[in-house]
Amino acid sequence: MKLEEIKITMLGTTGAGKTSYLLGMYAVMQTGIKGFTLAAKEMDLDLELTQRWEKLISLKGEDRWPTPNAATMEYYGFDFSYGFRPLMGFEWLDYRGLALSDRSTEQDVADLVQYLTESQCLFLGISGEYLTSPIAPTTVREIKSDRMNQFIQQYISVNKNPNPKNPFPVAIVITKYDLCHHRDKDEIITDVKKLFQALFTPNSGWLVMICPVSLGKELCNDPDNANIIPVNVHLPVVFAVYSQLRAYGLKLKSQRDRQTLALETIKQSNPLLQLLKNSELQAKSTQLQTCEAEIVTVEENMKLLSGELQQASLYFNGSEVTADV
Ligand SMILES: Nc1nc2c(ncn2[C@@H]2O[C@H](COP(=O)(O)OP(=O)(O)OP(=O)(O)O)[C@@H](O)[C@H]2O)c(=O)[nH]1
Ligand SMILES: [Mg+2]
Repeated sequence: MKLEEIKITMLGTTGAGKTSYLLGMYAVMQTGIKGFTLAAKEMDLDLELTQRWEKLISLKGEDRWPTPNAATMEYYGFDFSYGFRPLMGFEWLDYRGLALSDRSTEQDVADLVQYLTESQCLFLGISGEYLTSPIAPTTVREIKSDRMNQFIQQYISVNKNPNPKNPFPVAIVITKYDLCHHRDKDEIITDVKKLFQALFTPNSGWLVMICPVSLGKELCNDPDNANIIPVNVHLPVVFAVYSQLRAYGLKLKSQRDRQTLALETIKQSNPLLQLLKNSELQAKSTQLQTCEAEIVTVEENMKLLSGELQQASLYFNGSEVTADV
């Protein structure tokens, strides 16, 4: 089984920590979590990301951090595998977060919008530095959540038409969580839900994960010198793959139901007709078996991934849910 290749967009203003997150996520997933691994599709890309990560973990001082992105788009292709068997490919875009606040006449804004409309999964990167105390009217502008909501409304809601039967996955990634770690987690979640209310409305079809991530617990004390020990950085990607599997599983199940019905119809027809349709009957039951076997594989993989997702908060149609099969 190999799922269709998807595109993921991480929205987030400049300084939200998008590039740092990408580097940390790749480093952790390259080694792997429970047999799931990530590999860059191109060897040179792998080298580039690894070198940038090495710099981040070994250098001390502000030079360790990536430089803010310029107006050129950087596209990265990855394979997500289980035991080295590729499960799903995805493409990632790293861009200048300032594009979120720029006019749509800028080329990179147009490129970002294009990529967003083609994406099957959305990450919203919001920095923990703006969640250190209860949100105020200024928070919306600091995080640029108003712009993000606008992007979702205009380019995802309209194009993808999420609904309970065709959910759209969104991971709200609270980056630099070390900076707001002192606060009660439930209070932070309540604040985040306020910032993106529309994603939590009943029957709206959004499958949302809220996930705190950080490149190191001690970074809040001294970001330029503290040790880098990433926390949770794999979860958003696990969620992206999980939600694709979930959608694929739903598709297979409705296919199975249609095939079962067709088979039953032939079986209930008169014996002569059955004899005439014998080869069709054979073919249809083979198809059904293949489909059922595939459902089993999908569910096995979902089970492996959902185990990891128990650590994050998941919402579907506005209600909290647990990741299951
Ligand atoms: N405390 C803390 N600081 C972090 C963490 N990750 C990144 N930072 C800080 O956040 C700054 C910005 O991170 P970037 O990854 O460059 O942000 P970006 O979203 O890619 O920004 P643009 O490229 O301008 O869009 C870094 O220079 C670090 O100082 C983290 O996990 N914890
Ligand atoms: Mg960047």
